[in-house]
Amino acid sequence: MSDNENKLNITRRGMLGATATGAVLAGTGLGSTLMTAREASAAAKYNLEPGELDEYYGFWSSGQTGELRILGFPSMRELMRVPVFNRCSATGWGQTNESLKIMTDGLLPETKEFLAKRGMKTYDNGDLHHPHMSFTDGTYDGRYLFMNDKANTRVARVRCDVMKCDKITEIPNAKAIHGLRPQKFPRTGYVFANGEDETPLVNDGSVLDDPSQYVNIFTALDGDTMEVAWQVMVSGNLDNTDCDYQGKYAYSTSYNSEMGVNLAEMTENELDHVVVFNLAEIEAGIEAGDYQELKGVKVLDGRKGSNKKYTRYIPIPNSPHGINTAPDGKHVCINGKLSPTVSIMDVTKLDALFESDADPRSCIVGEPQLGLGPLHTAYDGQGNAFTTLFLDSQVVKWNMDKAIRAYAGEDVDPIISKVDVHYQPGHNSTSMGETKDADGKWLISMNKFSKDRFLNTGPLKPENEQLIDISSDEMKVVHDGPTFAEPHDSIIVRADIVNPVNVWDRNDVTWEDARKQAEADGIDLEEGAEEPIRDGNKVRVYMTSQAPTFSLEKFTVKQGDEVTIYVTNLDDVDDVTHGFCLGNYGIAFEIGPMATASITFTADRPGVHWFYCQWFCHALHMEMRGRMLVEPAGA
Ligand code: CUK
Ligand code: CUA
Repeated sequence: MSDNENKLNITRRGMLGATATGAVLAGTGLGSTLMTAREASAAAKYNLEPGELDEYYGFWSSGQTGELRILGFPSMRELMRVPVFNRCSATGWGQTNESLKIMTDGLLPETKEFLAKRGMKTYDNGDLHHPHMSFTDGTYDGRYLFMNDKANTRVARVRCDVMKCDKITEIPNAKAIHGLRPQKFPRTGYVFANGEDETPLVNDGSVLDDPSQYVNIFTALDGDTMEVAWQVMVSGNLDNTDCDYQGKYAYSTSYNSEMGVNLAEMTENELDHVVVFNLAEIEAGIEAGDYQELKGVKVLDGRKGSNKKYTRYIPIPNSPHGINTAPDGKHVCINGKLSPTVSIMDVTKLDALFESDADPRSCIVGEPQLGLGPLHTAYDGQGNAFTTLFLDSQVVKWNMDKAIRAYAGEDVDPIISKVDVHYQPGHNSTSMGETKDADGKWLISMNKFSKDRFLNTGPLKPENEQLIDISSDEMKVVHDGPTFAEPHDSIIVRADIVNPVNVWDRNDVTWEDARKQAEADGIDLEEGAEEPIRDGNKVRVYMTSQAPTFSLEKFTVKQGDEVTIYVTNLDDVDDVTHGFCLGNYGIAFEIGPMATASITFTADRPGVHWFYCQWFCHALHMEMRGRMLVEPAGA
């Protein structure tokens, strides 16, 4: 935003109820109780007027809630929740046939069997830490979002055209997928995913309490098919991952080079490591057949001492956590966690590590001491980095070039400024900061504790995500944004890159199965059927919805029938979503404009059961209802 625009915004808004002139004069030193011009201009940028749109989309994880959240940024207004690994009462995610197909298709056969014994089709929980968008040529391309599930070892994809999850893949051989990043160049491409927990490679009980036989697994998925492309077995565990802007390397932090299984053992060494994966060598290894096939996946040996060109282990102090590639395409910051340092790795020096047996530390070109508990680093695209200090409850802004010169012996201090955050920050993100288009406008600090920052909500408190203006060297916290459990990470994407549709395309693949079944029954989904189609004790009910009616005001089935209800929403209008909620049957789902959704259940309760539309759609929304009549068995 130009200075002129800033002034215009201040004028238009009249900060603090003062006149426009007052707000501008505040910056000249008149009236210390008024905001300074700088504060006013920052506020003017994030504090949107009703009806104004945000400049960025924020895609937020939700940790143990298991969903993806969409925020408007910088206003920090929550716009949408996209169910992924969780169940959702509003949308029927985890109930409808369409969502269950997505949630179950990618599960391993052994998991399906395990869940079936518990009467379940899929897991009810997930732990979603890292949402990342697909890339083309080093910047976001608005196609997909990818995200991990640490709890049940899965990777999911969300389509950005409809903002719904369309694939979930359970990762075989690995345990606890944590770090996740899409390939940046030439495009995504691979999606890299880390296992965090070490286990025996064949984890069938034949090896138990013998950690010397435990391994960890690095996985590359194909982002287009969401199938596992290959895996590499490594020593130590893996924590976070990232990759370069050249398409040659991926790398992961490891906080347990000791291969310990308890806290004392895991934190014993002063140096842990970053594992670097050489993509071309791995692909050549697969070509040459240098792998074992386990659970249908090609697994290469990249363990320490395997003498293979697939991996290199770079010693890093101490239990490093976050790993972040800078927009300059050259430097990577590795955050020391138990060490007050961030190690700067130069990716142009990685070739030498693989070609000769150069000292693995020769790619480390800087290691500034920044403060206590560095966890994650974000960038402004102007050579500066912002690192969260968990123990100090601060964000530190520092200059990478100065840190590199200091490491080479020059007497320069890389630290520019520090700002207090409230409290204990984990991830931070800058606007477009994980792409080559980092714009240096905003930083979000995602703080694990909110303590006294909000009205008390009892023992369980929200997190606090603080918006920080980074347009000058002195960082300024301008807004506190509470969030429910427990976003770890976020990305901030320019709004013009993300272009979702308003209405579903009738040919969408989501209800392909429904369309095939309708065709077999000689029914048009868009027309519905006046009577249920009976096929033994299977009954299929086809209806449409158009505000404020369902095409069927009643239908009759028999107790014990397996009933499938298909609803097609014929409202070709923005924002006219209908719902189908069948009372006392525990059934409810959303049907978006021009979408089809379906559900299958056993009609084991005889009697009159009303169904109604549970998404407010019309002045006569309350009247949008009908009856399912269930004839008692034997009647
Ligand atoms: S991790 Cu949570 S604060 Cu899962 Cu990205 Cu670092
Ligand atoms: Cu249809 Cu409410």
